[in-house]
Amino acid sequence: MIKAEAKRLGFFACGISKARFLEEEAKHLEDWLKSGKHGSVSYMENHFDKRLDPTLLVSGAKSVISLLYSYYPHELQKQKEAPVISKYAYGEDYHFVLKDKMKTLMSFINKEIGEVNGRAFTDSAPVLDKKWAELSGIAWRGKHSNMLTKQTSFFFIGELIIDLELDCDKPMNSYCGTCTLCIDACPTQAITEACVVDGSKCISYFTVELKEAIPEDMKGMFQNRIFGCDICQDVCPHNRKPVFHNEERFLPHPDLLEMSKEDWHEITEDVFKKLFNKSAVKRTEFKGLKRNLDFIK
Ligand code: B12
Repeated sequence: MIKAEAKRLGFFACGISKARFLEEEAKHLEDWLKSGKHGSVSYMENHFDKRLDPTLLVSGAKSVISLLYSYYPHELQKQKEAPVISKYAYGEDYHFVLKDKMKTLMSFINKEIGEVNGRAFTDSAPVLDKKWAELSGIAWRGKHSNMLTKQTSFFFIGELIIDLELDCDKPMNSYCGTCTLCIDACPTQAITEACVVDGSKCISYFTVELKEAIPEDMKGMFQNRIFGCDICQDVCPHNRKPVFHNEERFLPHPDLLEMSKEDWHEITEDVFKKLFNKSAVKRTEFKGLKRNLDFIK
């Protein structure tokens, strides 16, 4: 019933796993943090125990319902020379869109099943979104460290962590095989080994998260990227036939896809506000986007 309602709400996959301490991830996460692979993303150092154990985050947690929501746009930026923003940031900020949908699913659960307590999460909370998607059998971990299905990796992950015991799914196999296209295509060699990303070398980190100046030794390596980076996903054979989103709120401002190289480099704060009113691009603010634009000149 929950999976059917999740599908009706537009999630293209929904899987369930038991809420528990992720002992097997503790060492990985610790090593990743200790080796500074999170760069200046300091929030990743917070709530180490909660990040590994949702029962510390949601009292009485029994199940994690993982949900996948496509963001692949029907139309891409039209101007060949135009600086490139990631497809995940074309429309409204996904944190709000996914939260609204997951709250609707939670109300459905309470109406149809009874008093169930729980919370909805996507991205910004101390939860290993990818690991729960893996454990719930709806996706496998690609060598670019993001989750993949046979149809796509261009999706957001959200989860409901609830105090209701549910039948759990089993993890699926990986279909990466011997392919290393993502690892080979990363311009900054940020994918240090299969399934491990050194975030502090990722173009997405430099253009979205980093507040300071971008290191000069990265000059000329961004392949015209100014917000986020999709290169490791664009080259993936499993993304050959994209799963287009059907989310009105992910549609970009009509001017965004038409903008030329000159339009971008001459962007004003007013245009920035008009184009990115509700977008994830606001995370880097106007001055951050100008920094990114100047860096690729
Ligand atoms: C921090 C973060 C980043 C950082 C660091 C990236 C990273 N891989 O951690 C930066 C800013 C670089 C980043 C970039 C992007 N991100 Co991000 N990011 C996150 C965040 C907040 C935490 C991820 C995390 O826990 N990292 C810590 C490391 C240690 O965990 P890990 O990557 O899962 O690594 C595990 C494995 O490496 C494993 N491991 C270690 N060794 C080995 C060896 C083997 C063989 C195996 C199997 C596993 C393994 O152990 C680690 C711990 O579990 C999540 C949201 C969330 N709360 O989970 C979103 C998230 C992962 N990001 C997301 C997206 C969309 C992106 C971008 C595509 C955005 C863009 N287009 O620019 C890029 C992709 C870059 C990339 N290839 O990873 C989505 C991914 C959706 C999906 N399809 O999987 C998430 C889930 C947000 C969401 N809720 O939708 N991101």
